[in-house]
Amino acid sequence: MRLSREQIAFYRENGYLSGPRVLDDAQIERLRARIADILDGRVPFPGHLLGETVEKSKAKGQLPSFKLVNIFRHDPVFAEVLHHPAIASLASDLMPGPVRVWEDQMIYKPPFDERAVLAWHRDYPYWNQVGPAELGTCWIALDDATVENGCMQVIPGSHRWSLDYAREEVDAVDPDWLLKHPGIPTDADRTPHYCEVKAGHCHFHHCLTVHGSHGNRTGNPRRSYILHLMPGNTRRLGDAWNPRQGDISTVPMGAVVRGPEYPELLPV
Ligand SMILES: O=C(O)CCC(=O)C(=O)O
Repeated sequence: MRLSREQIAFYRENGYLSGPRVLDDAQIERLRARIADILDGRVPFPGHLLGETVEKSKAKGQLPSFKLVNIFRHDPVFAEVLHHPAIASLASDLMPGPVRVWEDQMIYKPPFDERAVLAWHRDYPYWNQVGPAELGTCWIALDDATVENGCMQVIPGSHRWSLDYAREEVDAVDPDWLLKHPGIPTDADRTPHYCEVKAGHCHFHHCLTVHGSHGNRTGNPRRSYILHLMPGNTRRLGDAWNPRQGDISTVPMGAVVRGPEYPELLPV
């Protein structure tokens, strides 16, 4: 499964791309069941990787979604999904290889939870301990993601804005903080695009693309599995690893981020 020249050009120009189906119904069911097993405590999973529980999120005043992070390093079912030749091939068309996994996550927006908002953000300010800023995300829907249940929105072309901010500056209680940033070029088009994604399909966005999502107005959950991917030239630039990420000690300063903690995706 490969991307066309037009699709690659679209990603470069717009900073996102709607991709093909990569998981079949049985694979989706397997991941949904595994998510339920992890969240309900039926299978072991490290507590500190339950990134955003409802309680923690409410305390922050936003994002009452469930989030699991760093799943593949701890869970054999999710570890298998990584080695998916179609995802590897698509990602390798968008970034220079070998593409490696930086992190993964699962986001679960509960039914009828309109507060399950994900603030407008860029991913790279949270990852600038590595660079260059050419990482990308493969976002896989485990339910149809729609406007009603809080599909992702992106601002096309925002990955090309020369806009610099640090994660410490972000006002976590204002989901629109980034859209009001004085550094956004005055002539920039800030019109968001809704990224509806059918279950099993994937969607890519660049690590500088401004994106976010609304809450879930429907009676069903909105679940997604998300792979944060590094081009082969991604190096360690700093120390700001957090305990929910891979092992920093395996990556010398200045070196390419690689090794068993950061598996390579092998295209067919
Ligand atoms: O799932 C969402 O609504 C947003 C996910 C996101 O921010 C990301 O994948 O970088």
